[in-house]
Amino acid sequence: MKTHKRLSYTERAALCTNRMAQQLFSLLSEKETNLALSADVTSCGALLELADKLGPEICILKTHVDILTDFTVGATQELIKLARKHQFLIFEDRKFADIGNTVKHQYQGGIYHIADWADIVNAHSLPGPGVISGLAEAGLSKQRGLLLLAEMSSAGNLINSDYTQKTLRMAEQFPEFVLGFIAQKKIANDPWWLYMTPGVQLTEGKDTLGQHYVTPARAIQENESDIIIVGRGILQAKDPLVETKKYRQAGWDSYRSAL
Ligand code: S5P
Repeated sequence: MKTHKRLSYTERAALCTNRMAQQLFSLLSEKETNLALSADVTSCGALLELADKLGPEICILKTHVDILTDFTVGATQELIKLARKHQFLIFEDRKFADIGNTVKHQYQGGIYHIADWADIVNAHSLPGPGVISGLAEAGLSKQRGLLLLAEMSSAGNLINSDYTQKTLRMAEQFPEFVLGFIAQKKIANDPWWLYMTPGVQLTEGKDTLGQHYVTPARAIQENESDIIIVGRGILQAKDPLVETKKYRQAGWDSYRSAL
């Protein structure tokens, strides 16, 4: 039986020093949604349509900019406008995983100029703290935030508990920039870290390529994560808006009943 009381998002916001974590915890609580949409579509039109239609229901829209076949900088400007209109943050799921100097270029330059439009990005801790330093050089002055991948949802991944704990130690060295983790469960007792969990659907299961799904209740209530990330559970539904509302409700109910 759990003896500790779960703190609310509002209480957690007050305990954060990281500005992005503060902003996001406040957003969760004010908008009453802990649902992140994984907008894994391949055209800018489809991305912007989803952002406009589902934007009111979500706290975060997660992109994979490199799967868009018709990327333009203009589309990212439109996305920013929709993020302001509907009050959600943009998270580019780039999973940086190289030496600091390289990731800095990948983050701020190239075709995508990710640092110009993504509030949040993520990185693997595998290369060591240099990956964070490199990203921080491009992101901190723009008041961006970073999530580290502390665990993955895919079967057979090589992350073990030692790697997860070392990832936490690495995050602790960059409190201004790292706001939390991509993980399947809470990994530390400090209340200021924010957790986002992918691999979520309304029923537990898997896909044909190793993805493993847990329910919103398992992610939020049992595993003490903060935000559920949902892609195909919504995108492949007959009516994505109806389905989004179901995930929003399930995520929020799980949070409320854990308090
Ligand atoms: O461990 C992970 C980390 C991430 S960020 N497992 C994941 O599935 N993801 C991402 O979450 C993945 O890249 C995809 O964009 C999304 C899950 O999509 P779904 O369609 O399986 O819900």
